[in-house]
Amino acid sequence: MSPGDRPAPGNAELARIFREIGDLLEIRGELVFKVQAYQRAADAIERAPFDVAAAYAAGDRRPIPGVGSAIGDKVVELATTGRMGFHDRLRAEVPASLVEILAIPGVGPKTVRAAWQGLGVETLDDLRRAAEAGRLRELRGISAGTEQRILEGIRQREARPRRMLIDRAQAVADDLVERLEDTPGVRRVVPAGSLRRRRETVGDLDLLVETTDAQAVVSRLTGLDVVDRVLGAGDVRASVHLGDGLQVDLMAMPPGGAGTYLVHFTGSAAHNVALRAIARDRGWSLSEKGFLRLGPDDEPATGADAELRTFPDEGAVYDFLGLTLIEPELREDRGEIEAAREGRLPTLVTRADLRGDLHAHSDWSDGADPIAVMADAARRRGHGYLVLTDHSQSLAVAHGLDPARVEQQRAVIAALNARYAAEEDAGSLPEGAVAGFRLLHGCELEVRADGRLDYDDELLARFDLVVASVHVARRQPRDELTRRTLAAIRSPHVDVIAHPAGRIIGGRPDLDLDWDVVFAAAAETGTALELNGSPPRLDLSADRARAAVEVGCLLAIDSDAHRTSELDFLRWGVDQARRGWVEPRHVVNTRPLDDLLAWAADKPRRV
Ligand code: DGT
Ligand code: CA
Ligand code: CA
Ligand code: ZN
Repeated sequence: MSPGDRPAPGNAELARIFREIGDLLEIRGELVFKVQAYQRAADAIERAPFDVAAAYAAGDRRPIPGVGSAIGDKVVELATTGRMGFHDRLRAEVPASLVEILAIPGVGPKTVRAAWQGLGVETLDDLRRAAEAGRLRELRGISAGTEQRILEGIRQREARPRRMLIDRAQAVADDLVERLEDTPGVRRVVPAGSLRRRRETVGDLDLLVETTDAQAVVSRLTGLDVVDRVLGAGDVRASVHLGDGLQVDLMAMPPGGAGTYLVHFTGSAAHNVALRAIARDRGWSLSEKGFLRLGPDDEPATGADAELRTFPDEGAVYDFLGLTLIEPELREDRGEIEAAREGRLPTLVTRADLRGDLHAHSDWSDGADPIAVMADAARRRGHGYLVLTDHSQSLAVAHGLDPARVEQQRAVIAALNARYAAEEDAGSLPEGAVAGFRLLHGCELEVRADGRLDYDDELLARFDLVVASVHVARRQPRDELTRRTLAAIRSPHVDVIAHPAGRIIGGRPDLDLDWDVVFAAAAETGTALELNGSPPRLDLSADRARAAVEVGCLLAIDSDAHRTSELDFLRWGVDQARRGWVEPRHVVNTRPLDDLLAWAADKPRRV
């Protein structure tokens, strides 16, 4: 991938980087106004109603309050090269662990600077020891109470499992692959482990490198500037810790013998255990290095009888075990091995199967981009349709639309569709677009606390498609929450239940629903359950998606985009659907526009 092909960082990512620059400057003791300049720019970029990096990289430097030419140049540098020299230099000057310490609640850059300069604190451990010994409170500006809160924050942080969301892990992996793949001797670099199985969170990265020169790639990795600690480095392996907290394990694979390495380091551990048992039954011992023939004592044969079988790719490994190739997403020992033996593995849905997206927002509610910009971005991605689903009236925090605004929005959408039709007639389609793209009028309909829907039936009937969700009164008892979700499912006008569990990974727990009842009602009424692709949501989870399609539910894989770049969130939804054994026929947005509209129009007859 050349730097020009990389997706521009979203506004949230840009804001995060500029905030970190502000923090790093403050830790270094820079003047307050300089620090504040970066924090102000971060705030403004986060709120900007357009994709800042994409616009700036394209030469469109629209003014943003607080973003002058120096910061604007840095945005362009990051968007076009994937790096920001100033940020990299600051990170190199300030110990990376100090940035980690900043993430602890109650610890700001002033505290970090004071502890670093005054007590030589550089790691979390140093900080804990200093706090336990009561030495932090001796520093200017730190009270005994603050010291106590810091200790509390450290304990909370250590109790929490440190797993990274899939999108961040993927970004780190993409970056490392790019930095490693031109090392002399390297044929390919494959991120394995939980990331390759597309788990929603990733504990550490496992990088497999097929190479003729293992030493070269080990030294390349351990010498990278993003590495803040080398945990171990050998002839064919290395483990390092990155500045942003992720651990990376690298394994070199011999050229031509990668098959068993890929299987072993992709896992899961449970899947591997099951494969090894099959190998044993067939007289072989399976490890990452290959299959060793077992002798009469059930131990690998030695001397003249020793035999090692290796394979260049995974297909050959599974074939040797009498199995068809099992996709990485299925390797969890949840029935995939039996299915592979019997040749009845599912044909998993792919991103290319999706013809459109049923859930996206514009700046009419809480999105960042105007309607036309969202629609244009979906069109250029080759979508056949996008359903605009701004929030309904009672969700005031998200600027929900009252019925009058809904009417206005319908007119805006009709005008856009007329323009698309005219362009098609004139034979002038934007790059990437397919003929027949239509922007559909939908809404994200609140299910109110009392179970009533947020618009009346007359208004609901006029939408092309309605997505309903529960955002308020999340702590009601199970009966109540289930009843509300069923009210939406049984409505003659609701087509999709958005993010059914309402979870935020690492943030908000699931709604307490009677899932069997929800799935049964959704299946009976042909109401689709969403697999929301936003990385902190991924809701339905893979397990629930699998349970749902097993009882005959339809799914919708949606982006829930709040800005154009987030239209790409479909990919994360597809990943989880695949982990849930979901096939194209289970997913309503694999259907062409006319079939989709017919399905939605048919809802009143199904309830
Ligand atoms: P993670 O990192 O917690 O998100 O999950 P994984 O699945 O990436 O686990 P990890 O990094 O510990 O190991 C990567 C793969 O390597 C794992 O899926 C299976 C394989 N593996 C590594 N160590 C062992 C082991 O001691 N026993 C077995 N059976 N497999 C192992
Ligand atoms: Ca791993
Ligand atoms: Ca690992
Ligand atoms: Zn939404």
